[in-house]
Amino acid sequence: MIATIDTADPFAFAFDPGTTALIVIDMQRDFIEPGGFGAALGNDVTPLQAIVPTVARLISGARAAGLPVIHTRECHRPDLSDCPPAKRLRGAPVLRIGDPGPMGRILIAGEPGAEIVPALAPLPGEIVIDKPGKGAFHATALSDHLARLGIRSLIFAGVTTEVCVQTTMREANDRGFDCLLAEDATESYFPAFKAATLAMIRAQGAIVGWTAPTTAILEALDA
Ligand code: TIU
Repeated sequence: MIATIDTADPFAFAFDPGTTALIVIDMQRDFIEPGGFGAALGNDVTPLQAIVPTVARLISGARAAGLPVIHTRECHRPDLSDCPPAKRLRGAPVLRIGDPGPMGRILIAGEPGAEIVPALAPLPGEIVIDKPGKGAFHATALSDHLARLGIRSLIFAGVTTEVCVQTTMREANDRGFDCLLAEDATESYFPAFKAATLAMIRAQGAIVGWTAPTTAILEALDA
């Protein structure tokens, strides 16, 4: 059965819940709590904390509707063999990837900071993609999982809007998925970048995809 979100931008988003997955991007302590990677880059993390309840509502609704919920984490192997020096050495952060911080080594798999915030913890059996890049398709098995599950449409949430969320949506769009971003279940450290990202995703007749409020997505899943 096809569900439709009539209020989606730039026009109605039609999808089959049976071939749709929710992808929750990088809702990790390292981006959302003080002392992690996001803060080390000089950012105020409080705007990102504010979306956690909305992301939780979206995850609950997706689970209730039987959609696969896929979680991603930006993190690297402890030996940093999957972290290009160009990424680690970029800029002048307070702490670099791999450095010890208050939540363990920054952006390293297995460290407390790399974990998803407890309120959004994956359920046993849900797919968790550890990714070394900003996009969730690069150097991961995400494509294989989506093919195995027969997924054709993707709903996105998570952080940050213009970095890992947008990169992943663009990767997905090029791979033939219809992509919808939950407007209030994503956030940026930079309000202007979030607004610009939403606008550029839906410009030119949904050149990258659609956006819609979480409530509209939940109503369509509930119908
Ligand atoms: N810095 C920033 O805005 N984002 C990232 O580094 N990674 C993600 O977006 N997950």
